[in-house]
Amino acid sequence: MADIAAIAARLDAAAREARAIAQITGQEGELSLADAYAIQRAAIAHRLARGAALVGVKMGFTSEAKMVQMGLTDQIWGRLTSDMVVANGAAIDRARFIHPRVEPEVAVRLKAPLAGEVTREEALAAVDAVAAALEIIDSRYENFRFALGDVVADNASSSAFVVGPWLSATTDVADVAMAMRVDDVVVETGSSAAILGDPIRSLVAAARLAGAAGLTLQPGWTIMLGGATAAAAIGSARAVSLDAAHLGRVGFTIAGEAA
Ligand code: OOG
Ligand code: MG
Repeated sequence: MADIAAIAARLDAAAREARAIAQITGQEGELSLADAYAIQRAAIAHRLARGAALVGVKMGFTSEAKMVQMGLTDQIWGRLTSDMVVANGAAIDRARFIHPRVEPEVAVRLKAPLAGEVTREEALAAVDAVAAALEIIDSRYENFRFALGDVVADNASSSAFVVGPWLSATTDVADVAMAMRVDDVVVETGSSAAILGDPIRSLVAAARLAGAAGLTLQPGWTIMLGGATAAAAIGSARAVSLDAAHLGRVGFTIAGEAA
């Protein structure tokens, strides 16, 4: 049995200090999924105790491109907290991150609670608004390498997220062309259709997976539905943007240097 409290404290410190740690599996044996999610919850509890609020949930490995890039095929989820929010167009401080990568995503904001087994129609009925979004992932493990248990414990690598202009819930998100730029170079292109064939399916999965862990998705929460393409390293870049057809544009700049 993993020492859940000790590993959670180590992951919380790694995120806070932007310092990579050795992966858990291998070193301390395997991590069951149940233990991994318990560690995630305990690590985020440290952040909540410092005053952050839970503001949503993120899905991971909902596209083939992401599964291939990281070599994992199970859908996972993580928690979004208020200290991860970056306003559209704002600057992030590079020193906050270890080896950040960015992904083009679709986000929804909820207006009603969602949990457990829901249909696509029920999921859509709970959506208040939709947007293009960018997720900054920053694995707390050395070399961005992990097994399934590690990444689940590490809050699915999530580090920050930026949401574009919120649009009506009736806006179609099923097949939105996306072009992501890092310092004005197009690094990834794709379609939101890569997210489980339809990003709303990822919302259905979020309700089921979070629900199974006893968590109800709440009105006002943002749900990040997963990367449509592989993630791109931010490196020493100064700007990232995503053009997502009728969903519009979302981006951020990067200030400072890696710590
Ligand atoms: C895990 C997070 C995956 C996504 O959108 O698929 C993810 C990782 O790749 O480090 O956020
Ligand atoms: Mg992601």
